[in-house]
Amino acid sequence: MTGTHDALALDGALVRRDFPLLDVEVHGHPIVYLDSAATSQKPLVVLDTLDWYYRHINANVHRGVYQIAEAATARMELARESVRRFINARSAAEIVFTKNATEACNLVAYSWGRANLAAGDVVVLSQMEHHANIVPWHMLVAERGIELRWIPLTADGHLDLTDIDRLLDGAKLLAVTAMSNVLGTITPVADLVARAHAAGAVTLIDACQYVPHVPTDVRAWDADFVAFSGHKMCGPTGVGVLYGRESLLDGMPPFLGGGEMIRDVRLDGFTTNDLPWKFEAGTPPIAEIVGLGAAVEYLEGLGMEAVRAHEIELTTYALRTLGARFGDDLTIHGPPDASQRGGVLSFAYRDLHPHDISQVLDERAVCVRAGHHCAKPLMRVLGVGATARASVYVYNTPSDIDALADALEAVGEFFLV
Ligand code: C6P
Repeated sequence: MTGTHDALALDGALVRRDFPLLDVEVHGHPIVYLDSAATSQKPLVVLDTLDWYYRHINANVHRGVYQIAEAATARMELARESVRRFINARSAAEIVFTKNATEACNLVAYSWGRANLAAGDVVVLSQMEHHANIVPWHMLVAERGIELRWIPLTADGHLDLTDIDRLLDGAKLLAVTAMSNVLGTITPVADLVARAHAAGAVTLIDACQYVPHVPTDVRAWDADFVAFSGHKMCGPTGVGVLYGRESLLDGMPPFLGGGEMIRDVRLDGFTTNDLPWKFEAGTPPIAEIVGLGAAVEYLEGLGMEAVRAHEIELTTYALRTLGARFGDDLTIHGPPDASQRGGVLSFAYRDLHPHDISQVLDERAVCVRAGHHCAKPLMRVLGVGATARASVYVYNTPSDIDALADALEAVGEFFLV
């Protein structure tokens, strides 16, 4: 692994040496990976940890009393402690491992939602939410008759908070993103949580795009629930996290039933395990959790302040370069100031379809995502069916942005000549 980097001094060229996939060639060109908002690449230390886990301590957890089973359990719980430290939760009991952020949001809807929401109760969402933080609530509209209220957006892609206190009036839950996966917008989470709490509402923060990129302190936010995925932060697929305030998790009914989440089972019923295992039914994704622990330590080694500073630098460079080279032919959605957004650049290029753009970019090994990005309500607000989206992470460099711009010029020549 690359050594520890000073804050504000992340060297993308050096960092990329930690990521074997970035040596891959596509169509005869070195890969230019600009789709980290969909999933990040994995550093060698995470790949090695997965390999080491399966070669040396693979066993089921919390069950065996033999050495490797105890080692597997200890490593898994060590990873939980690493995640706790990474987001500054009070206790490892507040870190529930899920499959991904989607499952974490669903856990809140199924367990907290079904225990606390009845017909007419209000859940406040924003118009820039990912489907993971919309559909579970639509399901409760259908099942329970709850009411959804929507925080609108300003023209430059921020939350329009003009009416926020009216929207929150009488609400039971505020569920909002910390960073939009389409616009990159960073939302004022601490302020929103304070307003929600003042209105008596519980808060769920979808931090799936935020935690991988920005130093995160769930205590400073004072959020009740925070959801994120391991695979967007250098970790393996198959593991996500729900942070939950202990007092709330304690009072919630279990989500899934089965092994691991029980203390006792009789013919006439069951009692639940302690936190956090009460919400972790069945054999967990042990290797993936251990791998996520390694990913967290890798990011800590880089320094999250440096990770964020690097993102701001690259995003600033991208906004400037693309603006200068394409002018009005290219529309980049979201806030124009890199300090108020993540490194997610959704764009429209003339009237070309995003899928056509991404296909031609692929011929030059430039990987971007095209589509609705699981945010169809936001697409409707923007008045588009889809966008092309480039997104950066720790291993990207200005030359990746230049490669994107060069490839976009080729797109222009291909379709418009
Ligand atoms: N967004 C993207 O390309 P899962 O799929 O459960 O790991 O993450 C869901 C999710 C929830 N919230 C936000 C803000 C997200 O960006 C995502 C995942 C990916 O934008 C896949 S659609």
